[in-house]
Amino acid sequence: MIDVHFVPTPNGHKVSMALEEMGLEHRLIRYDMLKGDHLTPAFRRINPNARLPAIVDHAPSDGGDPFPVFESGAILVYLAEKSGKLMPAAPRRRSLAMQWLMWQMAGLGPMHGQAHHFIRYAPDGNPYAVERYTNEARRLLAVLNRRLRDAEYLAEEYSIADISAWPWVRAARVIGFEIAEFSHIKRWFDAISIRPAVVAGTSVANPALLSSLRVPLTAEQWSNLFGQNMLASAESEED
Ligand SMILES: N[C@@H](CCC(=O)N[C@@H](CS)C(=O)NCC(=O)O)C(=O)O
Repeated sequence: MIDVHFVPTPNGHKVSMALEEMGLEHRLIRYDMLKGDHLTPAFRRINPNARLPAIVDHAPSDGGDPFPVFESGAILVYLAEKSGKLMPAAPRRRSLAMQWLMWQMAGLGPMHGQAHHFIRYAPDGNPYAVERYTNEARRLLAVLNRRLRDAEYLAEEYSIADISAWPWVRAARVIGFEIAEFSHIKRWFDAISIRPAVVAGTSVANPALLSSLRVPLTAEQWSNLFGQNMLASAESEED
């Protein structure tokens, strides 16, 4: 059994999609980040970075103690190795999968994440930040579109690299992007969308995530996500 410490966001859906695709037994443990559920000493023992998702594998392949894994990219690699699925076997394709996974983890995710932050969560009046991250988000979509012009899937066969990118592409609509504008992404996106594991893995939805409305936060919620409560938790000596 694998516990998934979960929120229905792009990073959370990467893990739920992969687990469905791999057929690994799991249960979702829902967190409410607005309430600060993730800012506890107990969760820091699972994920020292106190972000979601994280998993705990209660039946690791070495037969040892339950094993926690954090960072969605590391979780995808761990699950691919555990299941023997969704990581290409051929060395070149395996390297391609790792390259595009790293690209997603270091580029597409963080840059789109900042665009979401400044467009949807930050107070008005950050035109430089909005322009900077919208441009970078668009550039990364153009990079993805060119790759998918040349290959059916990122590593030529469906892999954890595609799973890492798909939920972020889905969320791009709420920061003003029209996926139909990127014809090769559209072909890839539609093909992945109808996979039964993707439908199942994204069945826990977050309506706010997919609406284009700005997200109003109370002072307490903002503090849990971006302010003093978040910092106090990271700096706490308590374990
Ligand atoms: N690089 C991390 C990012 C995780 C992340 O930032 N998760 C968000 C939700 S998608 C989160 O936990 N936010 C809560 C917070 O920032 O305090 C990963 O891919 O797992």
